[in-house]
Amino acid sequence: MSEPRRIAVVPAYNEEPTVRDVLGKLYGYVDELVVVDDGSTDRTRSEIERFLPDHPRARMLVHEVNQGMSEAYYLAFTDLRRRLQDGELDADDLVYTIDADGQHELSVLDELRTTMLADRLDALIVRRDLSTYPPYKQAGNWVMSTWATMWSGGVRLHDVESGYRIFRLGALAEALDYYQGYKYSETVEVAIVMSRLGMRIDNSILVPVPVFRSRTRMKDVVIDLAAMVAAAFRVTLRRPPSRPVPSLVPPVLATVGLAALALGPLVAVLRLIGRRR
Ligand SMILES: Nc1nc2c(ncn2[C@@H]2O[C@H](COP(=O)(O)OP(=O)(O)O)[C@@H](O)[C@H]2O)c(=O)[nH]1
Ligand SMILES: [Mg+2]
Repeated sequence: MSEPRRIAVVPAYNEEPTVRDVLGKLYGYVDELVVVDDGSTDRTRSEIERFLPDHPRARMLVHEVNQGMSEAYYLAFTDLRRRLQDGELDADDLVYTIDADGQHELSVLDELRTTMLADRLDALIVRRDLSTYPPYKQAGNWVMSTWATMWSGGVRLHDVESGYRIFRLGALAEALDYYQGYKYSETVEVAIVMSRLGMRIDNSILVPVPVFRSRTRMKDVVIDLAAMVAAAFRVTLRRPPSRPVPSLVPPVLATVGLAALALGPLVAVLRLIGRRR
């Protein structure tokens, strides 16, 4: 059997200082490199255009106007799905997703691929070592990952926001029927969709993060929390009747329980505020 093809997808939005370096380092690890310029307003596009001529296995897709990380992935993933359907790619080919900001430690990529194949995974979501991140970021990541585990239907998700991933193309193409993503939500949605479809996922391999940089805000956290719930319901509603999925009752009950727990302190605080006036 031939080795699975390794295809990297790199979304890039205003990553002028790092994009060419990341693409250069990544090129040696893959058979094909797809970079998406998501309507960057700095010189990201020209940096990519400088890179392409000497790298024949790389190509660029573009959004003329910025549409957000999820849309950038969606553009690249639907293109790969079409090539899979056309028989040009194989369901066992591998798709790597890598940030253009240098945040992902690439030296472990071959090791990750070995694990992916040995464990016959559908998705390996790297667990980033966030110990150098500010405490509020670590806490936020814990909340997101705990919430994700609750809605995953049995898969333990340690770092659901990680964009450093390897997918089996067949699994990714199937999951794409259940989500599109909004702003940053692609990462959390795909994790929930794949988990609930019963795919094999590993989110436990810890990898250091060379640089800390994040542009996500509180608003994105709220969007992602809701997007996970929506993704879980979508899987149940859209799946073919022959496909069993985990019940939605436990996470719904847990959510109601959590809301009830939060209500008591909230009412007490509101009363206190009322008394001070
Ligand atoms: N912030 C942001 N990143 C985008 C967008 N479109 C594509 N990206 C790329 O998506 C990747 C993840 O974004 P980043 O800000 O690093 O998110 P984080 O690492 O999850 O905090 C980077 O490679 C960005 O260049 C966008 O509209 N906004
Ligand atoms: Mg990043």
